[in-house]
Amino acid sequence: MRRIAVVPGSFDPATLGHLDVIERAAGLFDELHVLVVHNPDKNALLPIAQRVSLLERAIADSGAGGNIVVASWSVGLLVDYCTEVGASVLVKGIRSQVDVAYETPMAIVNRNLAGVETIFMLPDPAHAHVSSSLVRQVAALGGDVAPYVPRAVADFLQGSLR
Ligand code: COD
Repeated sequence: MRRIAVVPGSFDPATLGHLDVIERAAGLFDELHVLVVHNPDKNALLPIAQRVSLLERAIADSGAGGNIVVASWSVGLLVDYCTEVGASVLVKGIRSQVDVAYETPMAIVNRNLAGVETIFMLPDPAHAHVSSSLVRQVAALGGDVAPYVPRAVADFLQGSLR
């Protein structure tokens, strides 16, 4: 049986923290879906299609793309996507107790809804402080985002926001 997992996120934009989790999760499963999901609690910077495109380029540049699919989902529950592609596991990065508090209720509900388990992965300490919101703020104020994001994202942000 193929082991299929989903790494969901807003990825607005993808960061080196996201990429680290994606690369490590790809090594644990036969197939990994990186799923761009609209988070209604956040003010979006990039359109969903742009986030997908930047993730595809970042993953290709990292050399990790062999078993990774990038997709987006906006029509229902996250676990509906899991059921559709045959995924039994969600992978979430956990940077702090704040992430634990945010993710734990969702993990329980997703298991109750569809039997989908959630695996929490600790970040590489080098990227544990990085968030998309931090990157959006640095970019909006004209700072250098290159230390925090894949090159494709840095090039895009520096080209489009200046
Ligand atoms: N290092 C490691 N992990 C990181 C880092 C980093 N530097 N930065 C972020 N992460 C992790 C986050 O903790 C998260 O697990 C993931 O990467 C994605 O982060 P974001 O910020 O891109 O995305 P979020 O937090 O806005 O998540 C959006 C989701 C849509 C995935 C989330 O809200 C969700 O799971 N929604 C469920 C929708 C649903 O079906 N609800 C009903 C049942 S619960």
